[in-house]
Amino acid sequence: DAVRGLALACLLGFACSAQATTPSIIPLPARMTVEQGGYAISAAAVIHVKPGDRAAADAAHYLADLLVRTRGLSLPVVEDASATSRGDIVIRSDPSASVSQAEGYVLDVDARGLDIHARDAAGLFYGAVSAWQLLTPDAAKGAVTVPYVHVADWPRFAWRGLMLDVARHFEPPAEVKRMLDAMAQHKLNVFHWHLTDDQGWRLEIRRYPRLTQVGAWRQPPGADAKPYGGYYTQAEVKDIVAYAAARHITVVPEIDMPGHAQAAVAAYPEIGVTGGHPAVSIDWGVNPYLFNVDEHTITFLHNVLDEVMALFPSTFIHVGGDEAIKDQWQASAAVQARMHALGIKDENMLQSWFIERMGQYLAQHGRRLIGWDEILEGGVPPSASVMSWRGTQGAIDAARLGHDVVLSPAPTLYFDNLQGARDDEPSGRLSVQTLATVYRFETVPASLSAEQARHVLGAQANIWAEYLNAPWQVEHAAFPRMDALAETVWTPANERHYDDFLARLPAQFHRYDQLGIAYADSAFAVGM
Ligand code: TNX
Repeated sequence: DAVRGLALACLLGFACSAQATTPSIIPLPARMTVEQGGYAISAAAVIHVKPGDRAAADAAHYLADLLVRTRGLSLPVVEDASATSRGDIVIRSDPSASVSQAEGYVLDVDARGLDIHARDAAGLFYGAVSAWQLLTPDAAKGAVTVPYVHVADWPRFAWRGLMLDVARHFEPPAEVKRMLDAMAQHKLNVFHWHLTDDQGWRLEIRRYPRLTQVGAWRQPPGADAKPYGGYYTQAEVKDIVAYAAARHITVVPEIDMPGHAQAAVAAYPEIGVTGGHPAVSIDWGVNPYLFNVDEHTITFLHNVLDEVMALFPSTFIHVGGDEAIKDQWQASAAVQARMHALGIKDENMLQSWFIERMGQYLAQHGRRLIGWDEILEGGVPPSASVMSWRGTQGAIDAARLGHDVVLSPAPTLYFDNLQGARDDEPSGRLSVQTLATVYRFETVPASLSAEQARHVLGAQANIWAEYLNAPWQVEHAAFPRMDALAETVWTPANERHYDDFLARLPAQFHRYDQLGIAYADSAFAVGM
């Protein structure tokens, strides 16, 4: 509680020069021991990398850039052959690093300086991020003394994700990049991009231009109202995917089907079920428009997936599957005849058949399908992995059947839910999901055996955007809960302590201030 008191004092703006005992690395490393003493990094310090060690140079430049932006320190990256001898900061690839886990690294600080080494490029990158946090313990600028510390670190889960809904409200490319940069600083590595929904289709598909010409724009009511919308050109997508890759983030695109299809049907009514010509939806909630199940529509969607696969190197491609109420399939004589011909008994099984047609297509191209847990309802499509949002049951069921799963249960990991109960909290979903709630989320459901738990790839938070109509609101929703999420998916479960986490947060807030991240302090108003 002394630690919590310190954190509170800092949060409330009192002087808090006393250092918390644990250096402020978030997420907390798997192993960290602090020793007496510290190494002074002056404004003239240097980051050393070996010539030809490309991964080390990339990590070094990311570190240097962060230090300029947050500490006003401008450290040159120097290639020198003797970079294995110490001095200031050394970053180096080392195939025999003592941490052998993927994405892991070792960071030692002693009288010789900071030494970061790792077996893979992601590990070097994450070592650099941790070094940045050690070098920014407070709001001061310039020279800084780093405590002697030995860090051996690796992630608990391979899927450490964030989903952003850009269909309900559009986020320009620059804002998407800001979010990717922040994700990298939290060692999150999967950006799930919800690109299509009833209210907007946001991805340029060259073969079907009306998807964005028509589907990216909705017409709000009112005589003077301008169409609302926006979309990403393929050039913009490539740029964003590269920006993410440079930060060791995989972009998993989502093309939502068979439901949440109204914007697509507005653009191409023939891929709908009724033949009707709806407008792009202006209402939130569950809309009835479904994709058809005839071969024309299946081929259309395969063609869309061709362009999606060309743009996104991700192994996993998300095909949605959520909230597809089956009324239109039920009411259509053609769909019923198709079901009969295929020997399919009900509409849930038809959905599984539909999803499996996509899963097989993706598999033929070396990719894997993932979808929301409703895809289990008609029998789990053999090729599918499952993202569980209606609680955790979908993940439990799928893991027991041997399918890989990702946890993102509502409301706990729904960052569009309010994070505080204060009067000035901006709009969001009504139940409050505090920082503490997110922090205490346990990714592996207790009812899974160790064998079944191996199918748990990780977890992600979802930012749905019905109520988040400006980038600052998305930021407000994301921070600081992203810190809690990061620790939930990275740090070993038995090392996670909320009070210790709170003590490391004030330094993080200084970093946010320097980076211009508009975090919510209302997260502390309840739930402590
Ligand atoms: C359900 S969660 C949805 C989204 C909404 C969200 C919040 C999920 C897979 N589908 O379409 O945005 O609730 O309202």
